[in-house]
Amino acid sequence: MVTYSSFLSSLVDIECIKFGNFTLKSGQQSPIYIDLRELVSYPNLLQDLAILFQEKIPNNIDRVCGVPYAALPMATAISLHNHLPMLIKRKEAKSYGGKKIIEGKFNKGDKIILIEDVITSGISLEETIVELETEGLVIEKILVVLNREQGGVEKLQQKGYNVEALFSMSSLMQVLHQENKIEENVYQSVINFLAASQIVSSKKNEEHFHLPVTHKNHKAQQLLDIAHAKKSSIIASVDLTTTQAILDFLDKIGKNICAAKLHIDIVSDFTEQFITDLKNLSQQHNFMLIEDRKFADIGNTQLLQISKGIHHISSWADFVTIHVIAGEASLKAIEDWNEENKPALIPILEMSSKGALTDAHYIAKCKEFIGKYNCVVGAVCQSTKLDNPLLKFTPGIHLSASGDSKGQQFNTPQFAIEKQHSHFLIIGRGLYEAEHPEIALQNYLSAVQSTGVFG
Ligand code: 6CN
Repeated sequence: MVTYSSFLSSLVDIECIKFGNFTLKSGQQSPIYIDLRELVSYPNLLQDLAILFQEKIPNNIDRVCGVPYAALPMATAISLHNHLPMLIKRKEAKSYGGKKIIEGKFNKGDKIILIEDVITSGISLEETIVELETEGLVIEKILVVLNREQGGVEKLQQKGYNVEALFSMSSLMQVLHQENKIEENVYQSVINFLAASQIVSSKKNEEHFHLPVTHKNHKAQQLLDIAHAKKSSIIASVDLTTTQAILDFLDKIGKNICAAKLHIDIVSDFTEQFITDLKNLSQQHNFMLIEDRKFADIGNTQLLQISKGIHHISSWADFVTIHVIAGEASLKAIEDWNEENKPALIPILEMSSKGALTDAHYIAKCKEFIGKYNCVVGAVCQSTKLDNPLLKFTPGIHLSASGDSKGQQFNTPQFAIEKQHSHFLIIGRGLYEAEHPEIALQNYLSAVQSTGVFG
């Protein structure tokens, strides 16, 4: 009969857990190395794992889901042992056919148990969860073999997920010590190493990516002040097409956003009164206004487009988006424009859509000059790194969708902040298509604030 300690002893025997001197992926030296992928070659141990997991599987589960690669044989063993149908969450969606992300048969609303080999910070599990939930699956429980004790379990639990690990690094060491599976000096060196690496990891947590506090451009400064005061770096992309719908929506969510981004040319019943009402709302709820017109012409035409026409954008927009495809002179024309309250510029460097032509060469060329102009406060981009003090504005943000049918690609707020170091998140359908936008905004705000971006 398998027990926790006999299972761990076997992991040492088959060298899934090794002691010695190892260089980790991070370059760090470690006295312990754990790689559970080797388990695939040991059917008896996979069976034992399924037995140990059995009592942790709730009764109401419809499917077991494994994440490639290490967890696939584990999920298979659990599936066979419990007669539970299995699903596989692909690493990448198929590029052909139905572009499936999940293999196997399921219905929307199916309750699943998700199996993972190791949890560290929880970021990759979070990404998997979003993908599964987008397909309509309900994550009833997450079972992990090893908790590396780097905050991942707590993070997911805070979000309301039921996560359980078979072992933690500390419990594993205790069991092996009690079972005399390791020598005293090896035990001590691993314990010391774990204590030290936990200090490093909590230090790492302290080194969160932070929203800057100051900026030389006064519009950018105002945006940062509002963001810090509201603890919200969220810009609502209000892609609605009637004035009343826009005003109603902004009245509901205005107090928790730092700016509203509009496409004024999609508004079908535009009037002068709308601009007055919009400005009043922005003052009442303290948010700024961005016109996402994505100007893309020669300097002279752009100046006319910004200031003239029925929309007279420069009279109400604090910021405008602009492509710099026409070259540096198109920016310089706006920099030199002698207009006291002209909008600040947010060039589009890298688009969020699939197959966008904003490749590395284009981005590098843009970066050569955009930082030279005071009227430029930052850029719209995804993974591109911007030089200080340029602010990063990132669209393509959604908590529960990975894309749409028209090329948009979404990331979660956590991904945009923690991985892409985005200062401001642009959220459209995630908010205005929600049944209750105020509640949806709270969820996005919690996700933003959980990253520690406000210090
Ligand atoms: O969150 P959604 O996909 O509903 O909306 C994203 C918004 C849209 O208004 C889109 O025009 O962000 C804009 N956008 C921008 C640049 C880009 O690369 N991708 C985008 O989706 C901008 N600005």
